[in-house]
Amino acid sequence: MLDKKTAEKILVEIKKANRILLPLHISPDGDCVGSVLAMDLFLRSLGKKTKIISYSKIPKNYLFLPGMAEVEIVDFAKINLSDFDLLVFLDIAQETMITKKQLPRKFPWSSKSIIIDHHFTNTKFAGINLIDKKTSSCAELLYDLFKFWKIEIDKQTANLLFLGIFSDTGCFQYPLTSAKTFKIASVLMEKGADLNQIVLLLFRSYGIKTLKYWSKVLENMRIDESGKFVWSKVSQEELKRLDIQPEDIEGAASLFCPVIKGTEFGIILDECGGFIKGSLRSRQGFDVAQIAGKLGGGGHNQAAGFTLKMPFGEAEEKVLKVARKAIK
Ligand SMILES: [Mn+2]
Repeated sequence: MLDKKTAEKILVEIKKANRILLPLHISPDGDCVGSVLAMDLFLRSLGKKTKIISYSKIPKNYLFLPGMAEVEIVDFAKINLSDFDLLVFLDIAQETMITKKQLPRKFPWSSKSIIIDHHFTNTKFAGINLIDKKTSSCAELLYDLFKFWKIEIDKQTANLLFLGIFSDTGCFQYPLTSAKTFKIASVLMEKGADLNQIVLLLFRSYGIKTLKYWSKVLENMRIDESGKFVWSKVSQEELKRLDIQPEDIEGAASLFCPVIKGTEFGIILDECGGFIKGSLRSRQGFDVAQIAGKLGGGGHNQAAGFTLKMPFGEAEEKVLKVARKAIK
């Protein structure tokens, strides 16, 4: 259920503000991109000056989406926040999702920032926090919000919200997909969301290098001695040998972690850009966010992640130890 009081407060703050900053989260996904662009369209329709920033390079599949070309690639920690009178965080659970630097605690988070999110692990770091952990996606929550605000949803917005829902439910596979999710998806299609375009964008637009990366993931994959999870790792050196760039590393966790009979979840570790990136996917509801949480990350029951900065071998040991403890 939508928290109506908070929903009202958010609209009041938006109406008061003029210059609004919208950061995408690190490694932006369909839900983050769809939600931020949909909110951006709404804000601009009110005559607000908006700026969208991204820590990561934008995955090329998303580049053609309206508004994406103007996104500035910059670390949130480097932004002069006094240039803005409101920050809106969509699909962002904690500060570590927008920068890898420690943020000063002095920023007036209290009155000038809003979180609209559905992550289980949300730390509510903003002044106003609208969090619905039972919602499939940030886009679904945003739909509820637009409906509550009586905003007419146009074709472009419908497409962006559909992208967010379709992406974060893994095509309506994950447990938070509800009858309501399907109803909203249906309304969005009636309003012009383009299923074909979104299927192409999300599932049929990989580069060959990504498939080479997947082949390495599969080659290195093993079932843990506990029998309860699978895991794989790809080292910097292996990536280098195959000439795989950071932007080629995608998709493997959702595709390969939750598919082995008899297991509860899967883990993939990528050594990339001086960090170890861990991705977790659960097969039938085992809470992988608690594992990610113990490793400094977060996410959802079904899909979670973390980043470690330590030698690869050490990271591997640490992760396996935490994972084995979690299934005992
Ligand atoms: Mn999301």
